[in-house]
Formats: sequence, structure tokens, C-alpha cells
Amino acid sequence: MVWSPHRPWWERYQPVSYKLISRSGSEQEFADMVERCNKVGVRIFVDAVINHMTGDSGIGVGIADSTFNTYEQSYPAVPYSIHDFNSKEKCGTQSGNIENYNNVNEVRNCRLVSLLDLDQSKSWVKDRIRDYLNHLIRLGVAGFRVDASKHMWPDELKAIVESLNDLPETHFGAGQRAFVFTEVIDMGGEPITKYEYTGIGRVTEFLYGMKLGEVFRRWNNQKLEYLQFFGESWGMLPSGYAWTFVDNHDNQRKHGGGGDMVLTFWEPRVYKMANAFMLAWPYGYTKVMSSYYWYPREDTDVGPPADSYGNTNTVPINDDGSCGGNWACEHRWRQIRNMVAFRNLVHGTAVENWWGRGDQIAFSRGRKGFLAINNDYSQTMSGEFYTGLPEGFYCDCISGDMLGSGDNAYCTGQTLSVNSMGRTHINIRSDSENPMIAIHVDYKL
Ligand code: LAG
Ligand code: CA
Repeated sequence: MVWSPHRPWWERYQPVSYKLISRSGSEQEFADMVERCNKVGVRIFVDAVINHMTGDSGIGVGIADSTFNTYEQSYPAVPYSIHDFNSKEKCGTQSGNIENYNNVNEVRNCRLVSLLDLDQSKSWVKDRIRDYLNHLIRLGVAGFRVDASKHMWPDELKAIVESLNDLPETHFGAGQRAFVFTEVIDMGGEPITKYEYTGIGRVTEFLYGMKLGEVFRRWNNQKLEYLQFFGESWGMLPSGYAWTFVDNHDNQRKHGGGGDMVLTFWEPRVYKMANAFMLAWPYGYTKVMSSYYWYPREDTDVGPPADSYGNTNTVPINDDGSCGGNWACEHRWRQIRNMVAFRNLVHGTAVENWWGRGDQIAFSRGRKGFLAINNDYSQTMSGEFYTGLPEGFYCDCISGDMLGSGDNAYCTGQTLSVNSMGRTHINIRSDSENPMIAIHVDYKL
């Protein structure tokens, strides 16, 4: 546990053992959550920290009461000893830490911010990691985000992933493999690239959130209309390898890459627009961030809402479905939640009817969905737009939800009428609270 600063969020990135006990609860509680989620079709992916153990802080104890000693490099609860870590000789820097990101050997064999660096070329280490991940697979998780993948050799990581058991047949059917996402921060300009990891699974595409932030902020003369070919031609991974997100737990608080360009829940209006675009756009495997508010906002260490000891609070749900207790729960914001449904629905269809004028864009996805966004600061977006959708009345899933069913279905937001030509009239004011419209065939009244 880290007490200075007081139980920071990043304490989780310093494992002491592979026991499934954390500030969020016990193994039993975790297993129960996974079980309940699987039952309702929600898959769980674990953020696996397997590049390193704790920082070089001396003697300490983890949240599950396991001890460690970084002078001796020992973690008896795994157990790991000095033989399981990359030596100073193998690393090659004076400090034993990563100093130069242009040196590939250093990035992978030295300590990342002083975190004791495991040697994944050792079969003992590979086996302990494999056992840990297999344990999680047995509990029903669907896959992993592999933390700090850039700091591990791709062939060694690949060997670990390939040694894993199939997912349990009871939950996933026969012969299914864990879905792996590797976290590789590649902004260009370093010798280690995201392309080295595509043989393992999906890879984080950090350029995505940065570029999207730049466009929606309209920095460097960017405009929404330039998004027409947003994807590989922007220097990003081929769509089938990319793992995309507007922001993540690091860059929303200025850790990791992305800087000031990245959009977060602190700027909700434009954040919802960027998420709506991401979810409507057929590039990558998308991730929606879900956060908590922290204060002061400049403090980059503050942990989740917790009791005074640091145990994470449960999340209270308000009557309107939003979260209380300082949980932001972006995934429950109507505009984002409904766009997730939009994405699932239009999967497999192409972008059609692209229309772009400066900071106003509109496009359809096959004959299933249509999105229009007005990010202009003064001009209303209005006119007849071709939606590609069948004739009828549609409930805009940005301004409302469609409730009830059949003849009793009604829309809590604005209703749009699509004529027999597939055209609809839209009018989005530039100062609207949600300057977007999204309709799809599941929201046909
Ligand atoms: C990651 N990806 O590669 C995580 O996304 C990122 O959140 C993790 O860093 C990092 N790798 C290591 O797993 C986080 C914080 C760091 C923090 C680290 C270890 O961003 O700030 O380092 O977790 O807890 C902290 C201090 C350092 C200190 C270190 C060791 O900030 O100054 O050297 O702990 O004591
Ligand atoms: Ca390493």
C-alpha cells in the first residue's frame, strides 16, 4: 500500500503478489461480479500488471498482507526472488531505471519509474504470470489489457499469451481464446512501435484520442470535415488491430501520453461529441472511459472515492440512472450509452452519405444509422440531409430515449421524420447543449 501520497490511484500498478485482493474487494467478490456480468452479457477484461512489481521503496506490505523487500528483490507470496528480475548488468544504465527511450534494450530490461522489472525470459517468471492469468480465466474473465507492454519483449509476451488456457466452455463455448489488448504508447519518434505488437492482439492507438481531441478543440486549424478519412491514413494502425479511446485513466490526468489535447469528462459537452463520433465511426475496437471526479483537479494522484482507510466505495445509482458519490460514470451518460447501442447495431455497415462543411459533419452507416454533429461556434446546421434510413419517424438517441414498445413506443427527446427519399430536415443550433443528432433503425417509432 502507498500512504504517501495517500492511497493514490496508481498504487494498483505496483503488485506485491498475484492474490486477487484489492482495495475494491476480495477474490470472492470479484468472482461474483464476473459471474453476474457474464450472465447478463457483460464481459470483464482485467488490467494485468506483469512487467514489474513494486517501486524501489524498501520493505513493505501489500493490501493482502503479503510482504516484500526491494533490497533483496523478494516477493515471497508469488514467490519471486532476485533471480526473477532483470539485473543492472542486463539493463545497462547507471540507475537501473529507463533513461533513454531511444534504446530498445533499456526500455524493456530496465526499471520503468523505478518499478522492479521482471525478466520474462525466465521460465519461472513466465509460469507464474501464466498461472495468474489462467486463474482469472478460470473465474470467467474474457481477456486482458496488458499493462506496460512496450516494456516487454513481444516474443516473450506472445509466448505467455499463447500458453494460456482456453476460456471456460461453460461461458464462452468451445475453443475460445482470451481477448488481449496490449498497452503500447507509440506517438511516433521512438524505435519501439505499436506494429511490433499486432501479432499478440489489439494494440492501443494513442494517436486516436490525441488527434480527435485536436480536431474537436479545433486546434492547429483542424476541422471536423477532415475526419472523412480518419483512420490508417492518419498514421494509425490498420483498423483491425487498433484499440481506440478518447481518453484513458492515464492521460485524463496527464500521466502517459496525450498532453492537453486529450478530451475528458471535465469538458462534458465536447467530450460527448467526440465519443459520439468515435462510436459511430467504423475504425478500431472502441473503449469508453468511466471515471470518478477528483479534487483538486490539478492533483494527478487522487484515488477513487473511498473510506478514510482507502477502501473503494460502492457506486450509488441515482433515480435517473446516473451515478452519485463522485463517480462520473461516463458510460451511463445517455448520449454515450445510446451511441454504444448505435455502434453495436450498425456494425458491419460502411460510412455512406458523408457530408462535411467546416466543423459540421453528417454521415450514415449503411441503411441503419445516421449521425450529424455541429461543432461550429456560431452557425446553425440546418437543411435536408440524406440519412439512408427507411421512411418513418425516429427518436433521436442523443436528446432522449425511446421508451415503451410497439404502438406504445414514445420518445423522450426530439423526433425526426425521414421521408420516402430517406431525407430528413435537421436543425442543430451551435449553442445547443448537445449539438448532435443520432437516429437508427432500433429507435424507429
Ligand atoms: C502503465 N502503462 O504502461 C499504466 O497505464 C500507468 O498508469 C502506470 O503508471 C505504469 N504503466 C506502471 O504500471 C502509474 C503511474 C505512475 C506510478 C506507477 C506505479 O502513472 O505515476 O509511479 O503507476 O505506481 C509512481 C510514482 C513514481 C514512482 C513509482 C514507484 O509516480 O514517481 O517512481 O510510483 O514508486
Ligand atoms: Ca521490462
